[in-house]
Amino acid sequence: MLKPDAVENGHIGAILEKITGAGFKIVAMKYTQLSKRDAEAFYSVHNERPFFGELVTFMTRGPIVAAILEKDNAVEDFRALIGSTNPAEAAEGTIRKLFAKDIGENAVHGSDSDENAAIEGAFHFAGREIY
Ligand code: FUP
Repeated sequence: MLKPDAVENGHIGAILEKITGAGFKIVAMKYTQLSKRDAEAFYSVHNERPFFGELVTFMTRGPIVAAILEKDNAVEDFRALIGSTNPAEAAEGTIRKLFAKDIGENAVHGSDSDENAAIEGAFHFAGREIY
């Protein structure tokens, strides 16, 4: 996902350029906005954490871009491309270093395993929307 901060700040094009330039193929994509229920479900693993309320408020405050990306070693390579969760700790040239403000508003989400990528892909897309 390109998160609401990335969309608000006009970074959709630049971030997609970095993603496709790094060799990822976009197999599904949509511009949409998460409801409170959507965001709570998507981030349910964090529902006991102190930042959960803020995370849901942030993720629902404006539109996002959801996408499914394909590449060999995609999960690991995408996490390297986006950088650490906290942009202050992200490597130079990573998407979060370039485009994110702080750990709460960190511009992009990437799945942390192939298993979660399949779950998260199915959360956003019907089979007929995946090419
Ligand atoms: P990541 O896998 O890099 O997206 O990070 P996590 O799954 O650990 O966290 C998901 C989201 O929760 C982050 F993108 C932002 C939010 N978060 C905070 O706001 N504060 C924290 O201390 C940790 C995560």
